[in-house]
Parts: sequence; structure tokens; C-alpha cells
Amino acid sequence: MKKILVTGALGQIGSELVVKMREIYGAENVVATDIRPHETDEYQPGPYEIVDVTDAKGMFEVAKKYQVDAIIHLAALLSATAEAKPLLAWNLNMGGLVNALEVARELRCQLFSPSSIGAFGPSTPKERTPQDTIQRPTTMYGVNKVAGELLCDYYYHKFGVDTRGVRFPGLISYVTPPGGGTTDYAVEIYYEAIRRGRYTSYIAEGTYLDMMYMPDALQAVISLMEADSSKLIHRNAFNVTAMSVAPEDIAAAIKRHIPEFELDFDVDPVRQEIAESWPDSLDTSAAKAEWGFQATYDLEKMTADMLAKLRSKMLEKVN
Ligand code: AKB
Repeated sequence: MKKILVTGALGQIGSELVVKMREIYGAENVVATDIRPHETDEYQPGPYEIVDVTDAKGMFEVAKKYQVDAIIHLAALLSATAEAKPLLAWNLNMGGLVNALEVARELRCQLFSPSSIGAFGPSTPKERTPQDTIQRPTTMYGVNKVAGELLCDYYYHKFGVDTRGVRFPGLISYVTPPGGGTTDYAVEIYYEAIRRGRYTSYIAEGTYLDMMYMPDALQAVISLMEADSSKLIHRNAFNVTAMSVAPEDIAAAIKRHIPEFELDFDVDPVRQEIAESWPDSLDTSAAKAEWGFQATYDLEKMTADMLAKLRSKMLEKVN
């Protein structure tokens, strides 16, 4: 990767990935794009363009203008929003992806597209979910993700587009909050622990889901994009994760820093049903073997860092 275009750059992953990539590849070589203008304090120097990913021509023109050789396609609706607006999700998630793939085909770019644990469904083995297994998701988001995985494989085999991707678990970060996901509770719980010393989880006790801290997610994107192409057997949709946790596990980790922290539950049936249809824990051996994936944050290390970073972020806002 030398010149990179990022779609959805103002989102949870994009806002941090752009910063990290600008450090590595140079600010002028990472073109951040999103559907809306950025606030002045939202971005440091570097090219920024408005791109609606459903507008194929607009995306193509920006990619051509900067002569990019890699596209990181992040613009998408997350699972809970997609379930509330299934047609919009289909149009944005699939329309955006096919446009990005076409731009990559025409301009001979590498393309990264994230899949998700949402690509699995209730009939998938729940524990140590294999890389290659049953995928019959019951959500619109999951349908989009499976179709996206297949479409990326198709563009590689049919047109030779260098497509790559991972199946992200819930991502936890202190910079930009996620929006409209099923795993958002795992971020909210940290904010509320500091703000109020308590949190009401919309996901039920005992519901295990895979999670990963954002620095590991960003490193995964870069490592996979820089990996030797000849070593990639799967290319798209590698299982990646760092921990399998239930809400009470996160609460227990927070309590070790904030002993008075309290967790209770008010379960949202829609998001609970989605969570129950997803795996408890993924097997990441293909990602480890093919491109050296390694997560560095476990629950304890992540919790210590999240709480420290969030505290100073909130203090900065007050001052
Ligand atoms: C969501 O909850 O929708 C996402 C995901 C796991 O893909 N965080």
C-alpha cells in the first residue's frame, strides 16, 4: 500500500485507522472520505473528500484523482440499524461494496472489506467457530456480510482484484463510539462506569460474544493488507478475535478498578436475539497461520487502558 483511500473514515474504525495509517504511510498518502464534512477538531491534516459510497462515479473520481493503490472500504450500517432498516442496509452495504470492488477492478487497487461475526447464524457451531463452517445468518447485516465475503472472493477469482478481509468481532475503543451495533454495550459500559459508576446492559447475563480492542483491530487490517499474497489461502473473511466475554465479565474487570461499579440488566429482545445467533468464540488459527495475526490485549489489559484513556479524554472535555 502506498496511496490509500478510506471510506467511512469518520466511523468507529475509520477515525482511528486513518490516524495510524497517516503515521505509517504519510498524511498526504491516506485519503479520508465519508458522506459528511468533518468537524474541524475531528481530523488532523491530510486529504479529505466527501464520498457517498452508493455513488459509483463519485467514488471512482476521487480514487482516480489521488491515484490510490488500495481501498479500505469501511462505510456500512451495523447490525441493529440494518435490522431496523433492512432495505437501506442492503442498498448501502451491498451497493457500496460492489462500487468499491468495481473501482478496485478498474484502477487495479487492493481492497480491504470487513466482514463480521454477524456472518454466522444460529446453526453455526458456537464454540471455537471454525474458519470454514455453516453460514446461515438470520439478520440482514449477516446476509450482507456473507454476500460480501462471497463477492470479494468472486472479484479475486474472476478479475484478479487483490481483495482481503477479516471477520471482526465487537470492537472496543475510547475514540469514536460505535453506532447501531449489537456489541455497542461493550463500549458504553466503560463510558458509564466512569460517568455514573453503573450500567444497565441490554444484552443478557451469560451471553458470550467475541471482542477485540481497537489497536489490535487496526494492526490486523494493516498486517493483512501488507501480507504476502501468495501465503493467503482464504484472503477474505479471516476469523479474528481477542477475547470471548459476557457483560458480567467486563463488569468484573471494571470493578477491579472501580470497586463500587454496578451492572444490571434490561434486555432488548431485538439485539439479544441477534447476539444469540452469533458465535461465542471464534477459532483464529487460519489468520495466525496465513498472515501472523496476534492480538495483544486481553480483557484485563484492555480494561486498564480503556478506563485510563477515557478518564483523561473526559477530563480534557471538562477543562
Ligand atoms: C455489530 O454489533 O453490528 C458490529 C459487528 C460485530 O459486526 N460491532
